[in-house]
Amino acid sequence: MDRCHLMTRWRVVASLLAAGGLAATQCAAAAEPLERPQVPGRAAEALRVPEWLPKAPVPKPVGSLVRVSSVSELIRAVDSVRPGTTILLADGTYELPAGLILREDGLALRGERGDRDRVILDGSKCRDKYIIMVKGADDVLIADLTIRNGREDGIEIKGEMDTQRTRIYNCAFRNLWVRSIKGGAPLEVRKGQSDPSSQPGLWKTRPTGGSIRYCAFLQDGRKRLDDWTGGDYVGGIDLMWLKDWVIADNVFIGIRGRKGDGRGAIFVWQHSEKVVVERNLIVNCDAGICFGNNWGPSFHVTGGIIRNNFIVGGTSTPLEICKTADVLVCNNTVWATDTTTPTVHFHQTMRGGRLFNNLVHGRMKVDESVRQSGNVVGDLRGYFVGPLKGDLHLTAAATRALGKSRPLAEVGEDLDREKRTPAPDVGADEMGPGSPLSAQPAGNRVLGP
Ligand SMILES: [Ca+2]
Ligand SMILES: [Ca+2]
Repeated sequence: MDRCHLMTRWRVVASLLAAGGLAATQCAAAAEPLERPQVPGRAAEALRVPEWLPKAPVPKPVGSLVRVSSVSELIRAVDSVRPGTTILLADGTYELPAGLILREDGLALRGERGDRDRVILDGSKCRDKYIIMVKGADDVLIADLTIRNGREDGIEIKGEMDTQRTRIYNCAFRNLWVRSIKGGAPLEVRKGQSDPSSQPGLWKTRPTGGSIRYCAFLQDGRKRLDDWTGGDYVGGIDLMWLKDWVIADNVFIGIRGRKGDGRGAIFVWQHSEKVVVERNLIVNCDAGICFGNNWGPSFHVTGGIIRNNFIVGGTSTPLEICKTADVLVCNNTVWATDTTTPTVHFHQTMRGGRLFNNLVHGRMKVDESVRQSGNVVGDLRGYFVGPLKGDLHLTAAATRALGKSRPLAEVGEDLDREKRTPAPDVGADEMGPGSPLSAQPAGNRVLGP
């Protein structure tokens, strides 16, 4: 990269830093060339959340309320509150010296005004590997705040300690350099030494009924810090051993490793069951949605659904389903920017894989045992409003997609929550009058922060 280009890139990074990004030395990686293709375009565009994404409704706080406006008040409140308390954080930046551990059932940690951009938990000086840990507490809610600048994890959910129904809602995660949200499992589960019939007690404690919704996961550049993979050990959500979880309505932008082999924006694995991943927007991340992978136990996900997501892929696989049973992947729209790896990779399937009505600019590699129907795959240039900005809403030129699929009982709506018609469109978008985007011309959309 020539010096001039490098300086331009650096100015972009510097402007982002002025807006509250990471320490300058760590972000310099954004100026380095990429080994494999990424979504073209300026970093400043890629780092903004589209205005058309649904905004989170703001429910009223419940239980007894404790208001805090300083780091010391926050630490004291977290360490001393009773179960069922809502801690409301006043606007401001909270530089945490150590991670916050949430131990009480029913505890809520929320930005007071519902504006996540004004309440910032900053981990730059945090001595722990996490900024927040949910440790065995049930029914915890973390909402309406930003978690940023963590050396490793943003929120760690101790799945091995009977942590139930965690909700993470309308939060922004920025520059968490291992995982924004990480969940664990008991060692015997991770080693594949446990099954429900031999240890029913253990399996009753798995993390059940949690949700992550309306959150933004943003990274100001490729990972700079070192790790055991040489800088690629970074991802968005990495959860295991789940049951009945929902990951929906989130946006992921620019989660990338140093060499283009970062981990999934959404990665669910290790004996998870009935996880629904829907209406998420993933742009310019190395890997997109991954149910399972080649590592770990022989079995990763049973009975989940991946539907109505937009994925503009980076350098690795935008959509991977590996070592699963009875997983349905339907009505996703995927735009690959690199076809050296499959755009959709559905492999090592145990049983019951289904792949229906997906719209894929790229190529697919799918086990023969997986049932397929209604997928449209290939060169789909012209089909979408603005693919490089993550806008995969359909244009009138999407002739092979518009009205070309059969209805699925599992897909009543589209990514915009518009109702599907009797002859639905292929992919995540149903082109309808209620679509917030379809009316807008390509290339004009400025992605607001
Ligand atoms: Ca518990
Ligand atoms: Ca629509």
